[in-house]
Amino acid sequence: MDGNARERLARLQKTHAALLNLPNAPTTDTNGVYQRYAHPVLTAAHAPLEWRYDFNPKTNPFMMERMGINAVFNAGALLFDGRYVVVARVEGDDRKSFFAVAESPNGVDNFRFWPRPVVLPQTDEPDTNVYDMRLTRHEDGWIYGLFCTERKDMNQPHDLSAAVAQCGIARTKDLAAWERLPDLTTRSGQQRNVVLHPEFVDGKYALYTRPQDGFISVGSGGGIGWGLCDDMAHAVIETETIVDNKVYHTIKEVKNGQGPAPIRTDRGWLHLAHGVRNTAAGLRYVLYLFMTDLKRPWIVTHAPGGHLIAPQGEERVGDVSNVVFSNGWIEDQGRIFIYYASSDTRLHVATSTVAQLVDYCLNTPPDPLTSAACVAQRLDLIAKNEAFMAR
Ligand code: M1P
Repeated sequence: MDGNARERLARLQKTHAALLNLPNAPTTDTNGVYQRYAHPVLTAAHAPLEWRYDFNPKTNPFMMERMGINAVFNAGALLFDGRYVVVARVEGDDRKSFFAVAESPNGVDNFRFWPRPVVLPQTDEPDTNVYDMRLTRHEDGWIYGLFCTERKDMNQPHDLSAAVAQCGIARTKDLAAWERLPDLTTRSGQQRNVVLHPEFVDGKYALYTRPQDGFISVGSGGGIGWGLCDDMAHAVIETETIVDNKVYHTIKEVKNGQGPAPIRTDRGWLHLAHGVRNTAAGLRYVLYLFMTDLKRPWIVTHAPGGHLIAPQGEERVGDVSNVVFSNGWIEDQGRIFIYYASSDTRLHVATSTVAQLVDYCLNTPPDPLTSAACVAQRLDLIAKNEAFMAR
């Protein structure tokens, strides 16, 4: 059996290396706004074999996978020492998520996990589950990772799915050693999708929040909120105001949430967010863009109607189907790499440029909220095209 185990390990290593070295290529189609790629950039199969297998044939004679990885998805992202780095949500077969750093030389393929997952220090109240880290390189010199920490709701001891989501905070200089700070305090019952703005505003740290009453349902809360705090080492937001609300019969009717930290452009802050609506088949998550004022990032200046990215083809299917979600993007000399996950299962990249995404925001009409008004918008476009072609 010893020989068989060694042979099987050799085969596993070969297959794994082939996957990691697989070149990625743009798909043939593009809508001119962004470019999808043929392959996901990270999947469960990209996780190092050392994390999953006991390599010793004496203790693992069948070379079985001992600790499987179920999914690799929602990743924070950062350009770090010239490399494209993501901090992915890695979920074991045991349903617990943890963070792991992976890097690529070009942002679209050859992603490799660092040898060990992130060791996240605990607060006095240990996390049951952590996920969806947003990375912000703040002008104070730290790289902050804000993430969701989930714990059992002790007020409902008999409901085993009753949980509380809050914003956990950690910071680092090198993505290897992390300092854990106390969780964010707000006046809302629960929080998810909290993101740190990269610059001070009025001398304070500024955060995008997502107040919610329940764990899944935002209830009477919701919308992308905005709040200021004096100190990230004891982050307290006294007042939250809603920047971008949920709206009836739109892509964000049920809830929405800020994606990664916004990107500064000449025309304002560029924001990526997710919007959720309900369907007979369950919740549908799509990504959308909007822009806010450079000096007052809590004021929306441009809100193109509809989604930027919706799940397509195989992206539609996974552990939580019909979902695209993004908490990481990288801007590198005008190019933008959007890291988006599909159906809580795998991570993809789509590329664009600041110029394209700003043009999209400035020139895509807002959602006019009724069918008749949508027809009027299209008639206007058709009339302009007819006039242009008749010249
Ligand atoms: O399952 C879809 C997403 O659901 C949550 O996002 P939100 O709080 O906006 O509903 C998160 O758990 C996210 O990780 C997940 O991808």
